[in-house]
Amino acid sequence: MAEYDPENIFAKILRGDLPAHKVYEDEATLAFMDVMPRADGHVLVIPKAPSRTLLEAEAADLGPLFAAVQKVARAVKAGMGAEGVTIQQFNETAGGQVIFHTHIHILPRWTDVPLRP
Ligand code: DGP
Repeated sequence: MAEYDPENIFAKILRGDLPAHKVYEDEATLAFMDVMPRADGHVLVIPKAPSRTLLEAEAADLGPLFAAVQKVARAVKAGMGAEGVTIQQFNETAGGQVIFHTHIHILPRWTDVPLRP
């Protein structure tokens, strides 16, 4: 199994080595705007604990992560006036993952507005 790379982009954002438009933070998680948004208001939520994929994350970290996802999704839906929210998560290259620090996509949705590629 591949090792967690502490030089991945989200680890750098967590350390403050790269800038990000942060929208939420607590002791276990950070949420920030996606720089390649597939919908207006596209936010990423990450655990502060290092893991390459959700499958490798510690189970104890998932409760706080998904509590933050719910909190941020509610706020994004209300703030964007969205009709719905798509929550997506990719694991490994074959699963569509590009950045190897576990993360959850929050995508505000409107009827008849497709996600951008
Ligand atoms: P994925 O690994 O496929 O689940 O998606 C990675 C997402 O990360 C993708 O939507 C684009 C986003 N992204 C890539 N580089 C950066 C960055 O430097 N800053 C931010 N905020 N998002 C990034």
